[in-house]
Amino acid sequence: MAKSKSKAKGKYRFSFGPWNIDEGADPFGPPVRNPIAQSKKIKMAKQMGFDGMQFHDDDVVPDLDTKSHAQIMKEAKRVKRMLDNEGLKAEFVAPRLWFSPRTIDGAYTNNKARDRKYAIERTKVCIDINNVLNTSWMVVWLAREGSYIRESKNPRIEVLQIRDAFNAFLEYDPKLRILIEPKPNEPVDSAIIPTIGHAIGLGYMTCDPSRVGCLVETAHSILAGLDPSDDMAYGLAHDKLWSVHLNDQGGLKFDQDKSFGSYNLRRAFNQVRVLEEYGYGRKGEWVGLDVKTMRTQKQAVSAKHLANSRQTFLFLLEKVCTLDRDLEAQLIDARDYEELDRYILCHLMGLKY
Ligand code: GLO
Ligand code: MG
Repeated sequence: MAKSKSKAKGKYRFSFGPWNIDEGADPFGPPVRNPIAQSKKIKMAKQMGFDGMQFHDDDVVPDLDTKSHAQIMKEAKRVKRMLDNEGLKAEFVAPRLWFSPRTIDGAYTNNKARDRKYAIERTKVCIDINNVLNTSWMVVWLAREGSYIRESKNPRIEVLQIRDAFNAFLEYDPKLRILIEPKPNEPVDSAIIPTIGHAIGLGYMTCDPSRVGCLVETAHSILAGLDPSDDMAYGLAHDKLWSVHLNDQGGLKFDQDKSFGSYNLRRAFNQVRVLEEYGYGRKGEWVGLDVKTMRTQKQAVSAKHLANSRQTFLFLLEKVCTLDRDLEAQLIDARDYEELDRYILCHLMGLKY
């Protein structure tokens, strides 16, 4: 667990997923780097000071749909051993519900009952994998739950379908916790659960709201035109921010997953600030980095974005912990927010105030 030099209230454990070290393919061009084996990625995580890994179900067991349940459990145990050998934990396993031909038109909200059934059964297998990896936290990014044209689905029914699917999972495993990761668009044109407010509201509709929380991703908030630190604060006010996907995003473009703080340092500072002021991590919440390296990056240095993002977080944590709180209180009391603005900028730039 990383410690700040100054006394931090939060407890910060860092994680990322195997998909965060990739081969650089994009919709306009092929891979530009060679794949790195899972076992190597796990070792790299340890070397870079990470405490755990995040997974999709088929990161743990490739080609999941073609294997027997016994085989899936056997392969999951192998990954658990790899993690144990490095002293790493699995933060969560997420069902990858956007790749199969059966989820082209959505998973739990697919218009075909047999395809919805596939998505529910696949998620139950994901829950079993979670159990083998000794985590009860399942992140659900509702990638294709939404539409390209509104008339193709009934949006009210979609919400209820997701609720019913979640109820089935909560009943399937009494220890399970679901973390909803909202995103407003991409791959679908408009997602049915686009923001953290929607995610939290949906959680309250389930049979056990105490086991449904959320994960805020920086880029997803920005794509929704919202401020990520406010979204995190909203989740924290409900005690429902159970994970984060920190990264950065240059406005309304494609989902960039840039290194944390690389576009807007002050926005990153404020994300660390709301987490630290809450005492994030004391209930076991993780700091996940959902970052992607630039396509231009060469093979041997294709994980720098992860180490850099973690370091930027710790640097900003130091900035949060060394803020002059008396001065801040005086400026707030005097309602001199221009001066507060100047003080924050000086503090971030390391200038004498
Ligand atoms: C995509 C999402 C994706 C999820 C991951 C875990 O935009 O951020 O990377 O975080 O699939 O559920
Ligand atoms: Mg994410």
